[in-house]
Amino acid sequence: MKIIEGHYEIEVPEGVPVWDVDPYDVDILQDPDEYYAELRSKGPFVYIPKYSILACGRYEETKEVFSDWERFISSRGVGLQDFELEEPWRPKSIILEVDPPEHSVTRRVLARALSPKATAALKELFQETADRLIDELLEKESFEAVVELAEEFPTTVFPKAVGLKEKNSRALVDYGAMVFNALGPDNELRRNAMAMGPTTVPWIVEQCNRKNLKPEGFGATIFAAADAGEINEEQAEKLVRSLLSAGVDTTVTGIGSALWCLAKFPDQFKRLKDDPTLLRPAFEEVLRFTSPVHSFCRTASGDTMVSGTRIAEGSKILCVLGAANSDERQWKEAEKFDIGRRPTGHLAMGTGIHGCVGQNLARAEVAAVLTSIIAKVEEIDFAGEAVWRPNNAIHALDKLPLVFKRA
Ligand code: OVM
Repeated sequence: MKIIEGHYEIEVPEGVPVWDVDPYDVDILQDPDEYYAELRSKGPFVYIPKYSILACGRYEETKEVFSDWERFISSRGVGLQDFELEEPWRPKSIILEVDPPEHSVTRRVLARALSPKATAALKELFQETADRLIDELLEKESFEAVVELAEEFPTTVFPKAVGLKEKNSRALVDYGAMVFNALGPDNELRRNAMAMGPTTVPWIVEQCNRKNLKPEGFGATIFAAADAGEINEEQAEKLVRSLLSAGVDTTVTGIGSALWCLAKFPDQFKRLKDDPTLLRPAFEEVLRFTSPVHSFCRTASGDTMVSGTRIAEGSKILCVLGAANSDERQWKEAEKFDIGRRPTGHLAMGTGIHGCVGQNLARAEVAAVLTSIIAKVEEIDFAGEAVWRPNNAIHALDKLPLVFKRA
């Protein structure tokens, strides 16, 4: 059998439209809305010959595939590569790229480390950091919000929350770019990201060691689970690596996209300032509207059926979360950014047993930044053109020049 992008070529299931598109084309990654709409319009699934994968973008099927961990597994990788056929670029994640029962143990440990109680304890650190940053930005005529706020905030608070002893924001951001681009095909984006390996990976691996972690923080909670015999030392190191893999680029993107939405829709910013109880619903709408993680794959564990489509064992299914989050079958006026919508059930943080384990933390970080902004900033304006940064799994800003006018 022929291998394409690290998995076996599959046959086109009966009745499934063949769509000659490259979902990893730079233009689509930067501006995906038309691609999302076309994907949904073609049916519950399409077959994409370039990569020999199925893709889904309607809400119902995307949710079904994403939440059924028995039929659509993660242990063969959540990118295009099938880990049963090829070695992944790094040892497998023991939470993202495993199924139950292994997953249940590691998930429990990380859920404890990132519990609502653990994140609530960081509230003051988050608020003080956000207030200081926003005060500094108010002094400037304009600023580059991706670097000076969206990256600056998480790379300041997250290493402290984990308990890292060394600061290296560049390595954290670059490692995130590697991890997420690695989920796509062997394209230029992936190759460029992988080229950062030698300057990035050794530092990341080193920080996961117990001796490089403070006695307090998420890292310490993970190693306490090793001391209790729940996991071993090597697993503890891998779970710290998961924090460093998934905790930076995602929150950087969430903050950047929130700023972009508020700058683009000033009426919604005003509404938020007038009613701060909308702060959390506003961020959920940012997530639905921008889908920071635009797509993840699953692999069919056996022959199965979804909405009348036959799916063969070993098929890679690209779940286009961004398309599901803008599906008009699910969302009224889906193309509208409405902070009062309360978009329960959006898939931006996944769903089911693999749903984002850091979501309390992510929401707490963004809440601190937005709380500070609505108190201190009267108006957010663009100071230049916003540019999106193509990434095989993340829909993030590359440049966001902004002006804050003082309240
Ligand atoms: C990990 C991990 C978890 C979630 C997302 C992610 C692809 C990585 O465990 O390393 O990014």
